[in-house]
Amino acid sequence: MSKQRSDRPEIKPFAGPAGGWGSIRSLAEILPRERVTPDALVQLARQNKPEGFMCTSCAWPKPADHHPAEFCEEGAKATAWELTTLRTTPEFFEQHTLTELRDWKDYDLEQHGRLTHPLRYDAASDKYAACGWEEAFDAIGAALRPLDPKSVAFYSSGRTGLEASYMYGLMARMFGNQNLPDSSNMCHESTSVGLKAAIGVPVGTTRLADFQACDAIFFFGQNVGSNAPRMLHDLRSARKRGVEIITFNPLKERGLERFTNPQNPIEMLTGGETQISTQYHQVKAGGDIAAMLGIAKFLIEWDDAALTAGDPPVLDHEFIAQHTKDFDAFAEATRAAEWADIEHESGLAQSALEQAARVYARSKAVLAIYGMGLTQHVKGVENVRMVVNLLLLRGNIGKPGAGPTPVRGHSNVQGQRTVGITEKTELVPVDKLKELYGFDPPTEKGLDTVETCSGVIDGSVKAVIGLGGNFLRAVPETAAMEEAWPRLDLSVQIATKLNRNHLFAGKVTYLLPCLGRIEEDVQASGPQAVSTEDSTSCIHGSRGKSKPASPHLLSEPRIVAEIAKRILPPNPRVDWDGWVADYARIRDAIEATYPAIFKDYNKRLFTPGGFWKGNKAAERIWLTPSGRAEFLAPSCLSATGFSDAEGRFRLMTLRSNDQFNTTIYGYHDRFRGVKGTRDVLLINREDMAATGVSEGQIVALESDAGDGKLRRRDGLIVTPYDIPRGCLGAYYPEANVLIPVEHHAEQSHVPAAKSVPVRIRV
Ligand SMILES: Nc1nc2c(c(=O)[nH]1)N[C@H]1C(S)=C(S)[C@@H](COP(=O)(O)OP(=O)(O)OC[C@H]3O[C@@H](n4cnc5c(=O)[nH]c(N)nc54)[C@H](O)[C@@H]3O)O[C@H]1N2
Ligand SMILES: Nc1nc2c(c(=O)[nH]1)N[C@H]1C(S)=C(S)[C@@H](COP(=O)(O)OP(=O)(O)OC[C@H]3O[C@@H](n4cnc5c(=O)[nH]c(N)nc54)[C@H](O)[C@@H]3O)O[C@H]1N2
Ligand SMILES: [Mo]
Repeated sequence: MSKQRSDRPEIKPFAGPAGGWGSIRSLAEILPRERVTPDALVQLARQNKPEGFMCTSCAWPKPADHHPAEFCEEGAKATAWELTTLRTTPEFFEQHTLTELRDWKDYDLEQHGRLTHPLRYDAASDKYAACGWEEAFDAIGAALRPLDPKSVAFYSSGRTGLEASYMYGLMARMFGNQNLPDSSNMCHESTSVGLKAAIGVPVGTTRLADFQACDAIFFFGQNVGSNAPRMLHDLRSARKRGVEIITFNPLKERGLERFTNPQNPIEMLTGGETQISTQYHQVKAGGDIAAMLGIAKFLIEWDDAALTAGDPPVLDHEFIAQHTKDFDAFAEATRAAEWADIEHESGLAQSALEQAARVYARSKAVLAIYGMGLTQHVKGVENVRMVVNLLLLRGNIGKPGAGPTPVRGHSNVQGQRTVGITEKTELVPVDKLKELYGFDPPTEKGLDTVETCSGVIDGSVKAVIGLGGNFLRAVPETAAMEEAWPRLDLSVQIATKLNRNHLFAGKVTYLLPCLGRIEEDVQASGPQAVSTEDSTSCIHGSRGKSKPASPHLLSEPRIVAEIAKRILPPNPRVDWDGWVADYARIRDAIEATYPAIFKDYNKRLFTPGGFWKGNKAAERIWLTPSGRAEFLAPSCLSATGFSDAEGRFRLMTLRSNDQFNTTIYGYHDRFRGVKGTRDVLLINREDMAATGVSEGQIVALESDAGDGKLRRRDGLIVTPYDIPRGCLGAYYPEANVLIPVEHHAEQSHVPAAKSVPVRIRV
């Protein structure tokens, strides 16, 4: 089966740039492997353009003035993945029990192609069998109705459009809970919590135009070349204007080093490339609070000296006085921090931080871009607060070219939050829902992802519905989760391809195949469009035109509506069928619920570049309790939440360039030079010597959480790598078995997947 895996994995450094011929070759491999038809090429030309469809890969904004080909290598892989002609049919399930399939790799499960029929799990044969849609919906309704609503969780992964997401959140609330865990809980929830507390909005304040107006970019823990490659065009043009890019990342990620634009024939033919980062700081995993504090310390000291000498100040005192709170406490803590501690915790020399601080001090407008390297730590929220602290020092929020720029993950993960996929009452217009639909929405906080996991393990969660995603594979503590899952009364997964979550059945189990976003979705009123929100709060319409993978697929709005009708008493104010018949009517309902954001929603649906939902912090209106942007002195210098100890490492769980989350496209992490395997342990050579392991040796990791539970991952190939001492790297999701469910960011509950305490076992 594992055609892509090889017995003799190749691990050697990659010399090329991000983009370039490597990305063209990678596409030339994947398109035939998915056996796409020529239609896929037609669809690629429509990708990310007005009246086209919005890419199902990352959430990076789609410009109004698009390129002829407005997709990247990763986006094309995602499109080919959905438009594959391969099929996972009922005959496939006749041939394989779930027990057998549990030995398959993630890659092999999905490589069989799109699901074609609704499926019911049959415990006697341990197989899925095709069933009718009515049967499935009736059985799901019958299993859900008797349950205490508090014991049911409605998960969603961030791909589903705004329309189905709105219906899903409404269904959960009318059913009686806000148990709406979503992939965002594993991702940028540290941003949603941290930015909301600091500047009053839960999202980034910047837009694409800010790349044209900044004079420096500070980049923390985001791997642009693999995970948001279209941003490389924005970085490249910023660099051409002389913008400095200062990067903090434990690994030398190729996309952050240099890029050849595959859409520029001259660069392609001449081997031209753009250097991306002008400074590259290999911070220790969990070392960013210390690094940012070091930069702030320079600024504050230079400012103190300038004020004494009567020179122009380094900080923006006017902004600080007019717009912020708690500057003095932050400045005091910064002055008090010791350089020895900052150097130790960041792993960076004072002189390196001085270089970064010099750039920051002389720049008039600074963007701070960040990703999972900041959010997925025990102190993930403090990481985000440090980014804000740094920006506030020189008024770098709410002016052109400046502001926090979190890079969201799934293509509509931010949008799902906008339309009610949240466990938090304060994010929901409760009165509006009551007024529109005549029910009392629940006000008790619902379960997030970590709480849902604990609930599955302790038995208090009795049913999980998954609107997309691969919950059981993406969450921490995967061994205990897999063991507990069969105790669920009901497991329903709405999906496009078979994944590991589907191999664990509850007492009643259905696997429901749905249309993907690139496929034509025809309802009673004709072909439908859906919509998504990108990382910069711009909302885009998306119209699928490709022929559906099977005539038996239903759309996500239809599936949600059918379940809703089975579990809720009839309510004349919620016309589930009418909504499904014409998605414009769902958008009217969204507009009625959130009139400020979605004014004239249907009219503006296909605005080139999307329509912006607005952002108060970008106008320097701070929706915080104090009415000001708030500094926060960090409580500690390390984001890991655990202390260093002899033999203990910080494990970062990473994505390769050949995967989308738990979807494994192949076994070639080109930029890191790892081919034919994902079972690598990236380690510093000096740590190899200190631990007594050698290149190519097979070792295990044991997590070192100190709670008495043994969590272990075997079969890792020791791979020397340019990584700071004390840090290790391994691929997600295979490493998730090592992450304790309680090892998460303190306020946001994001699993701390970028610093897991582990030990090497030989
Ligand atoms: N092709 C593709 N695109 C994707 C995805 C995908 O899997 N494949 N996933 C999507 C999703 S859901 C998301 S959330 C995003 C994820 O995109 P990213 O935010 O880029 O997430 P990761 O790949 O997990 O890696 C984060 C980076 O952080 C670095 N890092 C780790 N620990 C630290 C630290 O302590 N400090 C600093 N400064 N850096 C650190 C790692 O070396 C790595 O370069 O991408 C989205 N886009
Ligand atoms: N250790 C570790 N764990 C992590 C992370 C990490 O960096 N390290 N990252 C975390 C992050 S940032 C995230 S976002 C989560 C991701 O967690 P999820 O969002 O749950 O996982 P995905 O792998 O994106 O889900 C893939 C599945 O989605 C289904 N799917 C694809 N397209 C569609 C569609 O259009 N509709 C429907 N209904 N289903 C579809 C397919 O069946 C596919 O198998 O993982 C988190 N877990
Ligand atoms: Mo994510």
